[in-house]
Amino acid sequence: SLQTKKPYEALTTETVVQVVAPLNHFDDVNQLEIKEIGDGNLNYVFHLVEPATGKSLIVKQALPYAKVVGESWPLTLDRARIESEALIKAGEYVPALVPKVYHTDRQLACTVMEDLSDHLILRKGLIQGEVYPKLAEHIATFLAQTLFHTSDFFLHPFVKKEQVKAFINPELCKITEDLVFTDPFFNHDTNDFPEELKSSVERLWNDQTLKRETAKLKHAFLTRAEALLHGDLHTGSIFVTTDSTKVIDPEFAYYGPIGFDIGQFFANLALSYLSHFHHSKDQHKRQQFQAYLLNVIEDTWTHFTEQFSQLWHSKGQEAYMQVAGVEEDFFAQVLEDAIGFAGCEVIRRTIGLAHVADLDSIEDQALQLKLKEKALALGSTLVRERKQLTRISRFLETIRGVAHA
Ligand code: SR1
Repeated sequence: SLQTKKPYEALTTETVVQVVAPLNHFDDVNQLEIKEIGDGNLNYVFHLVEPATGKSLIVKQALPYAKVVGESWPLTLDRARIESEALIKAGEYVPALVPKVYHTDRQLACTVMEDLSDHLILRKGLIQGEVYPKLAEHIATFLAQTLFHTSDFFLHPFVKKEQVKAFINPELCKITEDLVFTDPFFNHDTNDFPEELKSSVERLWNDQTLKRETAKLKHAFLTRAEALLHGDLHTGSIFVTTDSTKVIDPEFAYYGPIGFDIGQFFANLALSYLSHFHHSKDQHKRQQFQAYLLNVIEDTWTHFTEQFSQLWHSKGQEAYMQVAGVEEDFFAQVLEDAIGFAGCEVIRRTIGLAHVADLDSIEDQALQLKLKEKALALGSTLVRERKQLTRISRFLETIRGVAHA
């Protein structure tokens, strides 16, 4: 793709035109309506529309710091390269499930991509109680295709190790190591929770079994380079319509344990489940929607294992893949990991630095607190008991059990 020789500068609604002008996507770049619409934690997102033609584009630019905290938290611009390369890589296997990348500018740390503003962020849709009939199948396909094709089950070992190198992402991984696996389990100043939760949080900090198990999950995240992960697959990283699903924002991509993406997705659905004790306005609707959320988890797992297994038997390259029991052991490990990672994600979204709107938008403070207590109980149970939750149905029972206790 084209490369400018200019040094890095933060783009503005005025200067972003210089990035798209050479692409000849628009009829007249002087007639664009441009807005900065980024509501994430880290980047600028510019939306460019040409009213006369209806053509549009997104330009996403990494800032040299984390927007959520400010300039005091410097952050590598290389994440823009990682994000763009991860989107392109996913596009090789699931083109319908990721935005199309038109151009990457390494100096400006920005990516020009397909505008998806006819889609809604899944988290917002779920808060509104919207049902997405194809979500589970689409996310399962995304997971199975991207994870299988970037793993040792498919790639030549030399190619795989080149890929590991290309996706070394230490600074973004460090954010996850700290914010997901460490800080919420200790009295750390990045944590964020109301005083009323203090005694539950202190109980969690003093739970040595929980910490011992979390240490194993963190170690897996640090060391197990199994496949190229999205790395941040929460419901804010997924755009949806009734028929379409697009996975966005893979700037946390790196080679890690296969269960991680699955676990983050499941955790955010579990948090949505809890939040519907508030967001659903009557009991029948609530029960229906909560049942839908559990179906999404179950169907995602079922479709994921079916598709991965089909790839395993049709395209597998590893010598041991046809040995009896190897496939079953693999899926058992992925489920155990996914449930453990889900537990960490539920805990950190409740008391860590980056919360979720599902729970934080609940105006009834007493209910919000009660649901956060349940989230902490759920997260801890998932981490501690993941080895016993050997079937997806047992994971769902655990969510139901803790939520309705
Ligand atoms: C400082 S970044 C906080 C969180 O936002 C991202 O989306 C990741 O989930 C990260 O942990």
